[in-house]
Amino acid sequence: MINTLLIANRGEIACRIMRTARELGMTTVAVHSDIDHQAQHVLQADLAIGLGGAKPADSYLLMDRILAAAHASGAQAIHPGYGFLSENADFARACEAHGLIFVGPPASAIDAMGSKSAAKSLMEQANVPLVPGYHGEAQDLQAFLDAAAAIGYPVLLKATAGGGGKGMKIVESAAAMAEAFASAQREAQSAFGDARMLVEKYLLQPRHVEVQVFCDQQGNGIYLHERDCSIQRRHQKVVEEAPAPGLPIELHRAMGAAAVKAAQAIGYVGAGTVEFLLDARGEFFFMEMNTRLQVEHPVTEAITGQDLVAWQLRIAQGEQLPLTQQQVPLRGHAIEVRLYAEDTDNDFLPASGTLELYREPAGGAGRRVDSGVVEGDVVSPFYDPMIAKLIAWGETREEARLSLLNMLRETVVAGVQTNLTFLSRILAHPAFAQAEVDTGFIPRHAEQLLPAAEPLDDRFWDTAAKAWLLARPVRSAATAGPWAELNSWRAGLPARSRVHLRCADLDRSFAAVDVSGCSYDPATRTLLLTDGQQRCRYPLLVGGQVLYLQWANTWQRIEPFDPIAEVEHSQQHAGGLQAPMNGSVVRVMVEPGQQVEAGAVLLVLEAMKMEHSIRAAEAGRVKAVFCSEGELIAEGTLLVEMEDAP
Ligand code: MV4
Repeated sequence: MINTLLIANRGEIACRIMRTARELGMTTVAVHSDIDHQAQHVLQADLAIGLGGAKPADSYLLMDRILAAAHASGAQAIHPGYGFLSENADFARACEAHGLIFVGPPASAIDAMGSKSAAKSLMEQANVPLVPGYHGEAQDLQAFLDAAAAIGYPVLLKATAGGGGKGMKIVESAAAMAEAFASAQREAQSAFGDARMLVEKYLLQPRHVEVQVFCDQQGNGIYLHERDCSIQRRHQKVVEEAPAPGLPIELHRAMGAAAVKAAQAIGYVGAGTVEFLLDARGEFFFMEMNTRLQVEHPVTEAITGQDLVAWQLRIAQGEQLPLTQQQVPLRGHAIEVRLYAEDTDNDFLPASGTLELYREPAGGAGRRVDSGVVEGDVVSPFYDPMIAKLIAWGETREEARLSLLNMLRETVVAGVQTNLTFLSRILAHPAFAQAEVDTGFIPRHAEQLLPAAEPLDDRFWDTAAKAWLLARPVRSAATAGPWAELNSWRAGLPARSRVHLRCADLDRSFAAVDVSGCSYDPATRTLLLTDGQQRCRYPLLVGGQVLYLQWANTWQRIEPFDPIAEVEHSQQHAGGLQAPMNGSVVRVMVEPGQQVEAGAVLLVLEAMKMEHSIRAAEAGRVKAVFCSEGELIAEGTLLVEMEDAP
C-alpha cells in the first residue's frame, strides 16, 4: 500500500504526478537540486529533500541519495516520471532491493527494450511487424552489403545502442555503403560506446504513431489508442495528438493489438508506449518501446477520460487494470504542444533566464496546462528546456486545433525566449489543419514556420514610443523625480521630452512623441492607437521597469536606456565576449596574447545538455580571459576580451 510517494523528478511532470497522488490521499515527497529549492514541485510537495548540485549527475541522477530520501521520508514507492532514472533498470532493481515500489515496469522489461536489436528480435518472435532489415550478430561490411542488396536501396543504418534518431545514416547505393558503414560505426562508438549497427529499408517521411499500452501484474494488457507524434524537430517532439488522424479503424485496431502483443512478449507491467513507423501505404512497423510514462500522455487522458498516473499507482500496488479493452472510451480529439525555452531564430538554441512575464491561458472545458513554473522563476540551462505543455480537447480535431490556437494566443512569456510563435504557426498552418502530418512536416513548411525575423520597422518604434509614454512603469517614490526621467533634460536648455528606448538589442531615441487619440487600458492590458481613420489595438503588459508589446505575434521587450551612461559602458567592453546564456565552461581554447582568426573557437560552454562554441567575431589578439574550465557562469558574464582592432 502506498501512503507516501517520492517523485524522483522535477518540473511539470513532478507537479502532475503530485496532483494525482494527492487526489489518491498520498503524502508527496519532492527531491530537488540546490538551485530548484524554490521550484514549484518543491513548494507543492508535502515534504522536500535536497539532493545536491545543479547538474543532474549531482542531484536527480544520484540513486543512493534518492533512495536515502525515500527511507528518510517513509516513502513506500518512487515514481521516476520520464527522463532521468525512469528507464534505468539498475535504479528499478535498487528500489526493489530497498523494499521500495518502483512505479514502472520490471527491470527485466527495461533491459529488454534497452537495445534496438534485442528489442527487434523479441518483436520478431512475437510476430510484431518490423521494417525489412538486418539486426544480426555479424557486423562485417559484407553482411551489411548483402542485407542491403536483399532489402533494396535506399537503406538506413542505425546504431544498435542508439535512440532518438542519433546514429542514423541513409545509404543510397552499394557504392556508398563502405564509407557510410565505417563512419556510422565510429559515430556509434563515440556516442554510445558501442559500434554495433543494424540496417533497415529506408521509409520516406513516415508517420510516428505510438500506442499507449497498459499491463497489470496479473498478465492483462490493453491499449488506450494511439498518438500521432510526427511533428518533431531533430527528434524532439513538438506537437502530439490523439487519436492519430485519418487512421482506418482496422489499422487502429491492428496497431493496438500489435502493441499489446509487443508488451506482453516482454512481460510488461505498467504504462508503456510502443512506437511504430507508419508508411504512406498504411503499413506499420515496430520502431521501439518506451518503458515509461510519456510526456504526451495527456492527449490520451483527454480522449479516454482516464488518469494514467492513477492507473500506474493502482497497478503498482497490485490492482488489476481498471478497464477491459472493450470498456476503453474514445471520445473526441486532443492536441498537445510543448512550450520550450529556445531561440527559434537562432537554430533553436536552448534559452535560459528569468520568466519576467509568464501568463498561462485561462482554464476552461477541454483546456489543460501542465507546467512546472510560475512568473519570476528562472529557467535553468541544466535541465530540459520544456516549460509547459498546452493541451486542448474537442469533439472534433478542428475544434481541438482552434481551441489550442486560442490558448496559445492567450499565453504570455517574456524574459526567456520560447517557441511560442513557432507553435502558433504550426497549428495555424493549412497543412496541419488538413492533417497532412508526417515526419517531414517541419522541413517541408520551414519557410512559413520559420520566416526570417521581421526587422523592427518605424511603425513598430513609433508604437513603442507611444506605448512608453502612455503606459511606462511608474517609478517608486524613492527613485521618482526629474533625475530619474531618462529624457535627456538638461538645465537651461529648451525643455524637450526625449524618449530613449531599447528593444531586441536595438536603441532608438525620440524627440516629441504625439500620443493624441491614443490610450492604454491597464484593465484589459491593451494599447489603443488611432491613426487617422484607423484604430489598432495591441496587447501591452507592464513588467517591472519594462514594457512588453505584442507585435507580429511576438512579445517584444521594451526598456529605457540612458544615452549618456551608454557611452561610458561601451568604452569598457569594446571587443568583450559575454556569455550568451547561463552554463558551465567546458573548455578554454585560448590564452592572453594569442592571435586568433575570425570564427576561431575561443571557449566551449555547456548548457541544456548541449555544448556551444563561443567564437571570435573577427581576427584579433586575445587581451584577457576571465573564466576557467569547470566554472559556472551566468548569462552576460564577460568571458574573453580581445585587443581593440588596430
Ligand atoms: C526510420 C525512418 C525511416 N525509415 N527508420 C528517427 C528516430 C528513431 N526513433 C527512428 N527514426 C526513424 N527511423 C526507417 N527504416 C525515419 C525515422 C525518422 C523519424 C521517425 C519518427 C519520428 C520522427 C522522425 C524524424 C526523422 C526520421
